Amino acid sequence: MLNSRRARSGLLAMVATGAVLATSVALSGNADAATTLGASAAQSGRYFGAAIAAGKLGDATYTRILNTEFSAVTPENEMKWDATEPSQGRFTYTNGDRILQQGQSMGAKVRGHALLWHQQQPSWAQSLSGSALRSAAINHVTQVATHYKGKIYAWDVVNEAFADGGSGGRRDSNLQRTGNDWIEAAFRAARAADPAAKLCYNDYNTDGVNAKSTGVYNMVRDFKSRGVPIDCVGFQSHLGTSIPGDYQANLQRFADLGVDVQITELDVAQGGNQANIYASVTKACLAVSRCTGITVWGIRDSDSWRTGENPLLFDNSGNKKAAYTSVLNALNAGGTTTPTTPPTTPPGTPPSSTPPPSGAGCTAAVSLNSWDGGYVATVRVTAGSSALSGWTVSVTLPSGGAITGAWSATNSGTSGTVGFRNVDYNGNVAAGASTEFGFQGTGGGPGTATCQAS
Ligand code: G2I
Repeated sequence: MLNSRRARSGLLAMVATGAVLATSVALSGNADAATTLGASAAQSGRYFGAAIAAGKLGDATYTRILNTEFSAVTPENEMKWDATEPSQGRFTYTNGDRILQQGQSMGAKVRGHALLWHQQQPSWAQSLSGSALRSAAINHVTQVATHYKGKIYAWDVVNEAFADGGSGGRRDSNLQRTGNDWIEAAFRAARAADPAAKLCYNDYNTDGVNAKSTGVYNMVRDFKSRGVPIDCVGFQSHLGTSIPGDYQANLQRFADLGVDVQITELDVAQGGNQANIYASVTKACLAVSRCTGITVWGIRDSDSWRTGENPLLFDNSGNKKAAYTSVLNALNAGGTTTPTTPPTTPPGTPPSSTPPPSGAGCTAAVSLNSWDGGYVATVRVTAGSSALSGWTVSVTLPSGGAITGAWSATNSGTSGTVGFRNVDYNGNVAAGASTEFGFQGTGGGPGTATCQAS
């Protein structure tokens, strides 16, 4: 269970393994460099936000930093279920509205957090189950999203619904026990209530490619294929003393599904690598065109939920830390520009072969998103004139290249010629229909792929 801060921090430290991606780059003599986080992020069309607390808005140091540095705000607790509906059907928006007004007064984006979550439920909801809980939850989504209609940039519609560990499945909760479709029901209700807000799924320990993030990935892909309204995925990024080596690749594979990605609750344990890890996260977001912004989970170390870990960009007195400078420098070094309207087709190189095949069997088309030293590949498998009951795709990597992870397929080998076999849920493909899997790797990616029915 993750109810205690200590348990959570220990888990984060265990899960956050891998290499630091890059070190910070010092800028010198750049007369055009912007001097605040918000302005620097705006140069590439992104926001830089902070989670804020209504109870701290009377603190002069706090609000000075907030007003100067940030271009987005997230209520740390004020829009959660226990805060907005303390007894069933009685809604209280006083503190949530204070956060909204603070954001509006700054001309900032406001991220809504969070409509449904297994934690911070009011006690009356904790004691409900079944259809009574389902209707109460959907009513909650509808009421709160309606109250804030037109004012929220993005809502965390559902928070932390996936289990930790290797299952890749949902977390048990009272909401989950109302039926597996509770998440899509929440997204549909949120869209109906506030069509202008981007609707996000938000979670932690999904910051690299792992079983949990792949579970979320498969849900998002399923939602996109069935028209369930989802626009973005939030990666909380509560990091320990390292960052997953495939952090950027993980953001990219979600972006390739046609959703925005956002870093939603960034904080990093203070240690030798803090400034470098902050820079790596910033650079990863800047390298992914659909990464629209970064939010840190608090302003000063003393404002953090991670007591004693000093995980933020400003010290207890409000002074800028080395981590602040490394983020600012990374933002000023630039990145790809975020599109203001989502592209109609996912970014990437065009498929290397054109399905469907004329006869039986199958074809595989590779789409690569590459950067210096690595790539994410999406492979579309298309059945020919006969249905498939299983398939194998083979690619040949350039020398020195290696596969570091795959999703929706199982690979044999990691270098040279690598085979990918379907997993149990995507082996059956109707005649002329398609399915997708993906992988990421270091070095150069494959140009073509061949498919065999099995
Ligand atoms: O746990 C860290 C974050 C993980 N992702 C979702 C976020 O919503 C979550 O934020 C934290 C807040 O930073 C804490 O401030 O969520 C905690 C609740 O799970 C918040 O802590 C709560 C305390 O548990 C309550 O005792 C306290 O009344 O903050 C409340 C308001 O200060």
